[in-house]
Amino acid sequence: MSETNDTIFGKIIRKEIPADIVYEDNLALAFRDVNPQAPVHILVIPKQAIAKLSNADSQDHALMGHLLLTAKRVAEQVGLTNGYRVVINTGDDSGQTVDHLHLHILGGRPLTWPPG
Ligand code: IU
Repeated sequence: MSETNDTIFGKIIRKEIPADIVYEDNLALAFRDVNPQAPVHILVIPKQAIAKLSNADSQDHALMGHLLLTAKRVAEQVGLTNGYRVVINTGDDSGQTVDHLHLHILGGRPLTWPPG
C-alpha cells in the first residue's frame, strides 16, 4: 500500500468533494461518515498520507497522539457524554476499505462487544 493522497479521503482533504466536516486543524480533519453505523459516526483522518496504522512509524509519533486527542475533542464537541468507541481498521482482515488512515468515532447508542 503506497502513501498517497490520491484517495477519496485525499479529495475530501483538498475539498474537491464535499463532506460534513465537524473539525479541522493543520494536521487533521474530522467528518461524518456517509454510511453511519451509529447515531454518531465520525471519521478522524490525518492530512498527511498514511495508508494504514501498520504503515505508521516513529516519525509519526506526535501525529498519532494528535489524532487520538482529536477524536476525544470531537467526541466532546458533538456531545458524546455517555461514552463512545474509537476504532481503527487496519488491513484486509479488519475490513479496511479506504487506504487512508482513519479513526472511527462511534456513539449515541450502547455498542456491543466483540465486533464481528
Ligand atoms: P473502513 O474502516 O475502511 O472500513 O471505513 C471506511 C469508512 O469510510 C466507512 O465507514 C465508509 O462509510 C466511510 N466513507 C465515507 O465516509 N465517505 C466516503 O466517501 C467513503 C467511505 I468511499
